[in-house]
Amino acid sequence: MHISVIVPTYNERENLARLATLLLALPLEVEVVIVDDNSPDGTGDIADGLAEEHPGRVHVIHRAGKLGLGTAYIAGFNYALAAGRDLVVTMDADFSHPPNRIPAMVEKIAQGYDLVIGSRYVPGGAAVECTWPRKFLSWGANTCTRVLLGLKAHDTTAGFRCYRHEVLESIALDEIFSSGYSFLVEMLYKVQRQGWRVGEVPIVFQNRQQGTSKISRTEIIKAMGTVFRLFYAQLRGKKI
Ligand SMILES: Nc1nc2c(ncn2[C@@H]2O[C@H](COP(=O)(O)OP(=O)(O)OP(=O)(O)O)[C@@H](O)[C@H]2O)c(=O)[nH]1
Ligand SMILES: [Mg+2]
Repeated sequence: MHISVIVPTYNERENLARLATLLLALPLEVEVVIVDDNSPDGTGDIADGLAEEHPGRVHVIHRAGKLGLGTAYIAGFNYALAAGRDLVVTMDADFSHPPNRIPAMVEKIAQGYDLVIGSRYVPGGAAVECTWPRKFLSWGANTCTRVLLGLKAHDTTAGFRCYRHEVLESIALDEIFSSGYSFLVEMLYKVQRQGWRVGEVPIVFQNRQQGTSKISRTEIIKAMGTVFRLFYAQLRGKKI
């Protein structure tokens, strides 16, 4: 199995090299795909250094500016699909998503699942050192998406995912409306509607230790807009 691990970065200089080292040491055929949005802190240069150090195992996509998390995933997906990878993993650069859970996610795919989520909200999963407002936000987003959109997964906003390439190929990525964080909800909605089998493996989500958060109030409002847009389209029976 050839796996691309897509890591979108915006100002992650404290985290990226350490994360890449752990990913490359996994007992899997992993290629790290870094999608950097011209980070002012020089993360893009660190990424280029890693690509030079690990030829063929680290690929860097540079974009001109901060274009959003959703479009960063799409850039990574398009690259991985064109390169003929079997599986595509997405994860944050800030160590919230433990790299050592990737083998369990791949194992679950091998059991017949099409998309596997690294989940905080299944038995054995947890979110540690997260602030109460952050926990509340996550709980609210998960409850809304499950109730309004009928999503069956327990961690619907998680960015730690492993997709079979067929799943990504089945979705018109250029028709995805969300450019930011709510991309994750929209994508899961589409995957579930297409009837793909979605599984979850427990992870212990660690709050960001280094660097600063990129999630803004505007992103939260946009994410609420995405949920209501999808809910409304569903009510009207529109295929989305
Ligand atoms: N390329 C790119 N990466 C982004 C963008 N926004 C966020 N990221 C990256 O996406 C991942 C998730 O962002 P985070 O800031 O950790 O978001 P979060 O996990 O919701 O918030 P905190 O953990 O509290 O910081 C990180 O690896 C970021 O560097 C973006 O616009 N472009
Ligand atoms: Mg984070």
